[in-house]
Amino acid sequence: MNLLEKFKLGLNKSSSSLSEGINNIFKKRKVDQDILQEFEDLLIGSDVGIETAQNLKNDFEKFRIDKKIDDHKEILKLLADKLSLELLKYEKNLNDLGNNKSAVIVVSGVNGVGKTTTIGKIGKFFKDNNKSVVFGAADTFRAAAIDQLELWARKIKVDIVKSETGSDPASVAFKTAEFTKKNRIDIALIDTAGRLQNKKNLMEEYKKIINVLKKIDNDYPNEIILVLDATTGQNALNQVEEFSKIHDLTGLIITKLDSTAKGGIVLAICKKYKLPIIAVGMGEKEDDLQPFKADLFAKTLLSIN
Ligand SMILES: Nc1nc2c(ncn2[C@@H]2O[C@H](COP(=O)(O)OP(=O)(O)O)[C@@H](O)[C@H]2O)c(=O)[nH]1
Ligand SMILES: [Mg+2]
Repeated sequence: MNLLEKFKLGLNKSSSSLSEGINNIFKKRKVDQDILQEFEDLLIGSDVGIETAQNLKNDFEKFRIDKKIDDHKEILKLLADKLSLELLKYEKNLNDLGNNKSAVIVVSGVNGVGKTTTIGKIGKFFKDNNKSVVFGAADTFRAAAIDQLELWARKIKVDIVKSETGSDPASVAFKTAEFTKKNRIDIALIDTAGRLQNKKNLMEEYKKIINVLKKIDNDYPNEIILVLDATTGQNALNQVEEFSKIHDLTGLIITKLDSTAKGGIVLAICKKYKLPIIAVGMGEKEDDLQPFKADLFAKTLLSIN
């Protein structure tokens, strides 16, 4: 199975109830206002956002009435084309993360969204592409967090820079960047804690990490990625808001699209924050990270084969 097939399979799982829903509504009878309302409700339920859901419904009507297209499948296809065009500018190639020499990437996000797992997967991706990788265990808050990253490092055979539990995350970030420069490592991925219990502390912690990295190279960090869990729905939007206040984000990774029918959140996030999507998480395993493909995403969301 190639990457695109895997993407589609994962996303199909994610949007299966949405596509099923779409198929079911249009199977019922000839399209009327009630059916279109059901279509809109279904889209709202998938977290695309109310405005987008309304736009899609209105576009559906335009194609049906103005262009006199009868076949709902044909209309859905036109909607998917339009959506895909809108989303195209948010595609970001995972490969580009390693474009800078000795790139340092900070991976941020609240607890449990999948930061550590995603770092493991990105590491695997670059390792497979013959790049050297180092992990920085700057989530020093819990011992288990360091162990988890170490397990990934061992699994995919990459270096890890770590310190004791409770030590200063910024100092681990600093050491990771130092190690990266000194050993001419291609790409460093720094794991962070992302506790939201104390917002002020969290912000200070991230700011400190970023400041110490700049002491090693003013271009550091080359990327600050925010990881979002698609299953949290609208809450993901608040997280983008909060983390953007700390530092300009360079891209997003959206995880757990394999276990939610709310894949529409991707659309809501793109439209509102205009941030590129670097990849999407489609499972817990090392190869379950897929590039974000606008056309496939739009088609799958609207149940086009
Ligand atoms: N189904 C699914 N689970 C995921 C995905 N990414 C991460 N997880 C799981 O989510 C949980 C939290 O992940 P973790 O990487 O520890 O999150 P962190 O606290 O942000 O570092 C773990 O059980 C992961 O296996 C994904 O794309 N799909
Ligand atoms: Mg973690």
